[in-house]
Amino acid sequence: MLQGKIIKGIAGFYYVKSGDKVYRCKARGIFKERGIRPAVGDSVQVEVIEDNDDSLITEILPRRNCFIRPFISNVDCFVIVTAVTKPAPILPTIDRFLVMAEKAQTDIVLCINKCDLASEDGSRSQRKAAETKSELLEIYGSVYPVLCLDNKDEGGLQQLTELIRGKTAALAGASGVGKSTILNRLIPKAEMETGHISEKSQRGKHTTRHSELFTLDDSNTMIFDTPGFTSFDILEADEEELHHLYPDIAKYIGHCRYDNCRHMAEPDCGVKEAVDKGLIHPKRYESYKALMEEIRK
Ligand SMILES: Nc1nc2c(ncn2[C@@H]2O[C@H](COP(=O)(O)OP(=O)(O)OP(=O)(O)O)[C@@H](O)[C@H]2O)c(=O)[nH]1
Ligand SMILES: [Mg+2]
Ligand SMILES: [Zn+2]
Repeated sequence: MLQGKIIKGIAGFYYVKSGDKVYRCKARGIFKERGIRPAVGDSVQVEVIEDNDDSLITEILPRRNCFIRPFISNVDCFVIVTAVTKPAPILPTIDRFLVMAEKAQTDIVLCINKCDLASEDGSRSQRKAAETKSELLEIYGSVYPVLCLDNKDEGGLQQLTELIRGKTAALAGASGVGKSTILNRLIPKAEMETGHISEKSQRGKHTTRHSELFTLDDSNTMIFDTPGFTSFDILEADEEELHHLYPDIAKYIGHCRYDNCRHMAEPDCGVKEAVDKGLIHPKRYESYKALMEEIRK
């Protein structure tokens, strides 16, 4: 018997890392019967079967958290990656992911990637990308740690390493934003395949198909690379909870006339006042309202 961590799952096999060794495992039949699926990131007990290539996962240790898309567990910190262009960021999508991470109480870092494509006095598309970058900084800079990165810059990568040190971090973001490229720079021996951006749609091509967990040199920092997200888990937040999952909005809870104010159509709402005063970014309030309406449906 030994204990390890699932670093990858492909075609019914789980790859469990224990010390310096990786064991290819099957899951005990009882999991399937109980409707439990081992997730990448799970800490597990393994029964090593010597005369056979495949060992057996006999137990999944309690999870700190578990997500459906990407299907990973025990995440301490989400590193949400977005590009300034190619593909252009979709704010409601980023916010939805942020809400999911807030709900799970993980740390959050936002990476604005491909900053080499932005320039204030460059071509039209470079100027557009520069605008996108400053908008992202304006919206999120006072809410979350935000890093500007590109595939040549060392400083941003160093900052990222410091922010995730000692944690299990997960790179997440739309396809093509550069997650695997960041991972390869942090852990060159990972050699994750990276893809191209479709010229026509300006979108990624879902190059990464499986989540995989890697270890940084210092051995107590781990990083998941995950497939680009297209769809989401059902939002599990309820009406009362949602404002707590927007840290910038949560600051104004208690400034409203009604104790149970949801900051939608209510009069004398401290949140709406803060939006009017420019203390909450209107894009964040818009996304809050959109998610509230989704919950109410
Ligand atoms: N200009 C520029 N291109 C980049 C940068 N980072 C990544 N790319 C390019 O963007 C494309 C997609 O990069 P990937 O690392 O495969 O993106 P991904 O987020 O892992 O995508 P999926 O695996 O599909 O989710 C590749 O062609 C990279 O070379 C960057 O900082 N600047
Ligand atoms: Mg990838
Ligand atoms: Zn209110």
